Amino acid sequence: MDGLISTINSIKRESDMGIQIIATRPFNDQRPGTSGLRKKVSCFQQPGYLENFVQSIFDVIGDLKKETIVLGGDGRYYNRKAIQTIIKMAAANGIGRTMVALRGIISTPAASCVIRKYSLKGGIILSASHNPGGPEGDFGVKYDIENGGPSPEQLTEAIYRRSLEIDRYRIFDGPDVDLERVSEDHMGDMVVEVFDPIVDYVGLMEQLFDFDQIRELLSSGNFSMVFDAMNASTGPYARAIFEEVLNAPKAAVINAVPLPDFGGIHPDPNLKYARRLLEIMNSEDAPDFGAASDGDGDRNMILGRRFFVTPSDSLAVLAANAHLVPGYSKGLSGIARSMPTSMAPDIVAKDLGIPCYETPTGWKFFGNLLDAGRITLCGEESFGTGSDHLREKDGLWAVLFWLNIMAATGKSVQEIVEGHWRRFGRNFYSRHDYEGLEVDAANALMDHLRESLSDLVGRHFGGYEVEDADEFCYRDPVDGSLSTGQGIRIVFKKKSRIVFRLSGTGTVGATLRIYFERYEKDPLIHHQDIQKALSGLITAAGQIAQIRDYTGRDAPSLIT
Ligand code: VG1
Ligand code: CO
Repeated sequence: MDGLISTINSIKRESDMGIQIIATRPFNDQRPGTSGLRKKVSCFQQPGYLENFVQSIFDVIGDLKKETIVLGGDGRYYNRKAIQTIIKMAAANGIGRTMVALRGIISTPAASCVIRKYSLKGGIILSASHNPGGPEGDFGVKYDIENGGPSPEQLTEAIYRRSLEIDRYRIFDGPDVDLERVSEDHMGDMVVEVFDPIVDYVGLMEQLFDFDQIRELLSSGNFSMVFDAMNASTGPYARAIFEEVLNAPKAAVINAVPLPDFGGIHPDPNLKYARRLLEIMNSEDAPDFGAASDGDGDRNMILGRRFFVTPSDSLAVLAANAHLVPGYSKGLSGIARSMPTSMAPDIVAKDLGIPCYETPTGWKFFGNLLDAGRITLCGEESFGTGSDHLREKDGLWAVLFWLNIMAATGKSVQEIVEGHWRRFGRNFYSRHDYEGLEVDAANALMDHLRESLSDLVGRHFGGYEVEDADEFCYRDPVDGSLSTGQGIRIVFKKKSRIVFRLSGTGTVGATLRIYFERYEKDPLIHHQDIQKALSGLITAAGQIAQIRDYTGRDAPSLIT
């Protein structure tokens, strides 16, 4: 009885302070995927959906009193509404200070930068990254921890478990915060600071790269570049860095204004969706350098004049040339790549005499290696590259890295990459996606593959002999944790590989990703068309996985 009375009294006290405790019922679908919880906007608009997930985060991360978090998103539809809700929930959950990004927009790497620079408790980033935006598009929420990186699996699982039993959330009954200007105010006991994240991010880039050398290149009159921000979060950062600080001509940044629907663009920097940039880079008078970033600014695509750089190659090139860049001139401690990423970086690591780690897909698996100082650079085939400067991948960082190498060597993108192939050999690489599959069909295909693994060794497909076949599982060398079921690998003789896995970021049906790789030392073969060079492996994948039988599809919906 006494307990009940004291609970009632404390609820009364809180409600006098403006804190409301709202009863809610769990949703059963809030398990975060490869990078946070991603769903259709309409799903997040259900009453309590966002609130339940955010409350689950707050419940799990522990004592928040006097702690500071950062809050912002990639600017997509529902961003502002969600930010206002989360500020009020933060105030009602006893957080000391919330740093909210100006206009609610922060790129994922800039959030990581702020968490690290100001030693914050963490950050809530509202992003569905490269997924389409607008009212019909996707929305997402992820929590980054104090090292500035994505929550590790144990934490996302704890948040998910909490979401299954949640029965109330806390929210402050106060006015919306003005996100249009920098300010500092109180909401209940919490300080709400609206701040501009661009300055800190630009400052960090200045420490890593030779801005004088890059400025000389960009203002020399002999060099032209274009950066496509895809109407997403990187526009203002790119303008500040390239146009204001590095003196690139005004037209260097296109699609520079963040829009809630990304202006109808699918903000995924690849050969299908970065259409405007590809038109420019394939034209007769193409600039020397082209690049694009995704919705939340952590991905990058690098292009030369009529020349595409495969992301796996990009990581290998950055590693091989890191000594030219001030922030990395002391050498690299190691490299890591996600398992499906090509083995081009491994070859460079071997040459440099440093370790190369193979991790599951998703940036969260790099965090421990970076924190322990075991690696300096890391990357994924999915247009993601980064280093120990942050704990997220970083699109503009990769672009600046390339510009720094070009400024230091005077070479074009194509010259740099072809020189790299001549020295290390070429890893022909491509990914085929089968999007929007029926979930049951995709699972059945993977189950069948899993069951057939032991029978594959020694058999021939598409002219290749299977040497090894397994399902990848990863033992984190730093904390010993085990992650199972991370993709099926089929290794062939002649240094070739196929990897199969299901995407963990989509919101409709299932996406099957198939990754192809073939190593070729002979420079005479390096100029072959990628799909042709991989055709034997593509045939092999069709036979081994019986793709047509399981999916009813004759061809992938996306080739990168
Ligand atoms: C994809 C990529 C993966 C990347 C993830 C998040 O995941 O393959 O490499 O880390 O997106 O990137 P999946 O599970 O769909 O294959 V981002 O730019 O969305 O934060
Ligand atoms: Co992204």
